[in-house]
Amino acid sequence: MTDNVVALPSEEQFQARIDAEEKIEPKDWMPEKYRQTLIRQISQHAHSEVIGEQPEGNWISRAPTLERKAILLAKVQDEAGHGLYLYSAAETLGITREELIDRLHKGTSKYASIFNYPSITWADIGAIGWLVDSAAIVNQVSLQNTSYGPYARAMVRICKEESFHQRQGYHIMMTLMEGSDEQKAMAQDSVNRWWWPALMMFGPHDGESAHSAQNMKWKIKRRANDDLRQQFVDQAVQQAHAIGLEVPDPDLKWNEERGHYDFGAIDWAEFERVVSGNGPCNRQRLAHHVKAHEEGAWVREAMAAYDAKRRARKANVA
Ligand code: BYC
Repeated sequence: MTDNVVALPSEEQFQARIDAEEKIEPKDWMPEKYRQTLIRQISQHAHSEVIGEQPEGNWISRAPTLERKAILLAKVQDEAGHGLYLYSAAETLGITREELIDRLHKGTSKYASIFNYPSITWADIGAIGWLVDSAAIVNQVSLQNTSYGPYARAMVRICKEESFHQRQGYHIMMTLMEGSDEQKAMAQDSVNRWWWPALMMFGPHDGESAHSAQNMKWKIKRRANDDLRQQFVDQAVQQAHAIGLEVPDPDLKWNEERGHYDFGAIDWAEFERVVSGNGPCNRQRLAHHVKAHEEGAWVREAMAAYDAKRRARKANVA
């Protein structure tokens, strides 16, 4: 009699599924490194959505009209929702929410560098919506086709909401550019401060990117950092010029041959400083998150107690 041995799936079979554009689902076999890479990227993405509420939340009570306030409030709530979809997607990979938050608080899990800059004027809310959400959409549209099913599906809904966010940001900038000289100057000043950090959102150049080659092979990432950055520049420059804003880059020039804008060098030393925890607001952002998390402990405890009671009642009935 021969034993019934079930062969374990191999990395080659896994890669063949990826190459055939099959989605990988939570209970499917996957290489451990694929799982860990997804946990890293999805949790980083979730943290970015949640930490990103802080620079915008800073202006909810000071929005210039009731309508702007209602719109901003809805946007910030959307970002919280995006965080929830993404934490849920990460949890399907076998990690708990507590562990994910703990990594954020210990600084072992990153979030987007852009949210370590301060929002000091109302125009910054326009610039965040227009530039930051545009950059996010350019990246996230490609992630709708990422190989991990729960992440891809979360991206579809997130992209729809981000499109509304982008428009509200651009509308704020348009309105300011139709206003007084002071309002125009405020809009231009915010573009001057947010432009370069927005370009950094796409990560290091392809040759310097630690994870890109493997992530492209596994189709976690569908387009390279530089390719996405170029698409963002091409569309944002035209949007800026359409409403009379200048892009703060003396090297920016349309390249007829390439059919794209050439642009100046990114300050990678600044990027390194910010992602390693030394940007203008890193400490403030994390401290605020830790405080909110501690203050919310009673909600988590109450929910856990309610859940335990509900399960006990169900068990007794059975
Ligand atoms: N900031 O090898 P690379 C939003 C890190 S929120 C910080 O290219 P990868 C919104 C990178 O993690 C949208 N760190 O990595 C919310 C890696 O470090 P580790 C946020 C960055 O993963 C509220 C190292 O540098 N979007 O829209 O292949 C209000 C080497 O990089 C950054 C996402 O999270 C950065 N900018 O590619 C308004 C999209 N860039 O982990 C709006 C999902 C790089 O080895 N994420 N690093 O320590 C991705 O698509 C990719 O993770 C990245 C980086 C393109 C960001």
